[in-house]
Amino acid sequence: MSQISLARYLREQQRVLPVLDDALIRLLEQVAQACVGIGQALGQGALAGLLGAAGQDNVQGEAQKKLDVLANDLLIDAHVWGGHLAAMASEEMDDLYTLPDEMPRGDYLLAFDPLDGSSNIDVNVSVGTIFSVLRAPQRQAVSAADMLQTGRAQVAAGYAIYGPSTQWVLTLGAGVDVFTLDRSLGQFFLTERGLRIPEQTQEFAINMSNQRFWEAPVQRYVAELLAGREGVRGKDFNMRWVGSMVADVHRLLTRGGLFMYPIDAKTRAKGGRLRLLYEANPMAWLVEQAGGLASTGYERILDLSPQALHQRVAVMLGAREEVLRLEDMHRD
Ligand code: P6P
Repeated sequence: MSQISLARYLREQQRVLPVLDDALIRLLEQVAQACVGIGQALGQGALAGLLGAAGQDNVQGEAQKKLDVLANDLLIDAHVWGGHLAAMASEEMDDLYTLPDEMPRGDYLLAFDPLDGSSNIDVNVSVGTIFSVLRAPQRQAVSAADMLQTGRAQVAAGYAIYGPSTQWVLTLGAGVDVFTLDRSLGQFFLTERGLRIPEQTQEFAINMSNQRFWEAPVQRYVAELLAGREGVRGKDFNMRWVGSMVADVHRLLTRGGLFMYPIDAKTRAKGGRLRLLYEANPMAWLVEQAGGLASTGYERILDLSPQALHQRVAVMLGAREEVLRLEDMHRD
């Protein structure tokens, strides 16, 4: 059977998904193309003098890498002329990016983390781009407040993972599908339909070095995992921690698992480590579309009402039974 390109997939999906209008198709194709460009820049790495610090900090107070800035610029440049967007928000930009007046405005808002896990770039470990698409208000002026929509309002979400292969994972609210980049053509082709996360798992992902800072429910939950078959869980668990949310989430979407970045004594003042609009919400929707759950421990991430563009949140997502167990422990 001939390979299904992303372009063909989106037009075939348009026949069954009313949400997928021509503007959204153009938006998604532009995101995918920007990801191809980001992947190519990553692949050049040291040869193109692209590794290392950019010499400035982002709004998070994190030192930006040259590739953070390049990835952000590629995504901005891909959309500013297309006529499908009203505004963009990025981890790498303090404020909302509203389109220049001379540019045509569209019906969508795009929030993205252009290069997630960028601290891993200089050591050649997988990183990614995360994106979330929301509807823009039906008026000319757009403000940051228009971005502050619940995760359930997303119309599309996904990520690119720049690993041994470059893959692009997408949900439009009808399941999760996977595309793999044909580097010789610079095009994505459908390689897996309908990812499903098993309800049970024996694999978890958390940064154990923060253990002494966790809240009691997370301390207790992880202690049970570590006790293995001799403990109340009656089975041994495996642990993975890449340090790139995209890589850790892609693993659990592909083979199951649980990912946690809880609030802890170190991050409580900031509200957590991971950002709600362009990390937690898109990943939460993907995971729930694949049959998993996504929670702060106290409430479902997709139900949260965002209060600020760069708001942070606790994240526990993946295998349904494990997230339910964590929520029970947070209630006790
Ligand atoms: P730590 C990358 O900087 C990131 O935002 C996520 O991609 C990743 O899951 C997390 O931070 C890693 O955090 O504390 O392990 O470095």
